[in-house]
Amino acid sequence: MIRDLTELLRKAKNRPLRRMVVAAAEDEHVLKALQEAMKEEIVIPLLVGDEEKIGLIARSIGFVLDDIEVIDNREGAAVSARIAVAKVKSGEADIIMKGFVNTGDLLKAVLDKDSGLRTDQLLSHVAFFESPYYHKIFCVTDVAMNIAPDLEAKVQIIHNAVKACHGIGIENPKVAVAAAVETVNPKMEATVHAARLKEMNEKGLLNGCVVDGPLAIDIAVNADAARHKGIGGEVAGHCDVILAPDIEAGNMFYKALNFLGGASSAAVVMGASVPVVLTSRSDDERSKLLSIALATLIA
Ligand code: COD
Repeated sequence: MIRDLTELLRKAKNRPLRRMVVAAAEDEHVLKALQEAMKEEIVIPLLVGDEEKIGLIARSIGFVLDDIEVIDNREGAAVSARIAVAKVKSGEADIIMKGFVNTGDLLKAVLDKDSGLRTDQLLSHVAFFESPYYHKIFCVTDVAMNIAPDLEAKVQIIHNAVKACHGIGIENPKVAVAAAVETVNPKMEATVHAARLKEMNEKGLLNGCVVDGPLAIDIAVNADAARHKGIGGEVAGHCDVILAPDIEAGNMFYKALNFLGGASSAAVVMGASVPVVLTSRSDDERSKLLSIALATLIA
């Protein structure tokens, strides 16, 4: 059982070094995270962006770039994103990380039908958390990419989360399909989807995990609450993955965990040919470093 996210870093240090390309690396927060990741010896970086700006920022934080390859691009961040994607495509990088570029521009480059990194899978965001109120790390998905996933999309979102869990050593993750209640109400689509996903899992159509739902969040994460309400099963009180019904519910839960719940997180986008590290400005340095560590374990 993984109790805290720092264990991701410990695991990453025991794996072969991964090559990570950074799209628009002229970003102080990203360069600081990269500096830490290099100290921990978990990645070999390849930087794409405005070399002059990258150099200035690096000097200001004491990051020596001597042995690091920098591909100079002064045509803007969207072009840097496309160059970074091309580096993955040509086999020169195992992970791609967002720097000082809009998420939309990076995702556009990743999703491009011809030059991008699409597979036959849906891309989805997978965020792992440690919380002072839960006994192990857990994942919430999709809080950042798919807006209103239908049943088929939810199957793929679960698949991506399960793959990420397997990558970090959670062998048969317990997936809670979150809703507001534990009974199916045809007026609440999340409950209908939950029942279908549970059934698919029982019939062997959704593998590598145990799926239960609909489950309210208290039941998913608190064994006492589950007992009190008489909800049994393997997942209640012990879930490894929480599937959010849509981006609004997921994103609010994610931000509430981080800003009000004392939780920390590490996240990647799954479903492309390599993991995509998409940290945001509001993520702290540790969260960025842990997201890089997570990506190296999945790559
Ligand atoms: N996985 C695989 N392919 C996809 C995905 C996906 N998740 N999303 C779109 N595509 C493909 C489509 O099949 C299509 O071929 C092409 O990409 C363009 O699709 P559109 O027109 O739907 O794409 P966009 O550019 O309008 O939207 C894609 C986004 C991921 C940007 C969009 O889903 C989005 O805005 N998501 C929310 C992002 C957000 O605001 N997050 C906030 C929290 S950080």
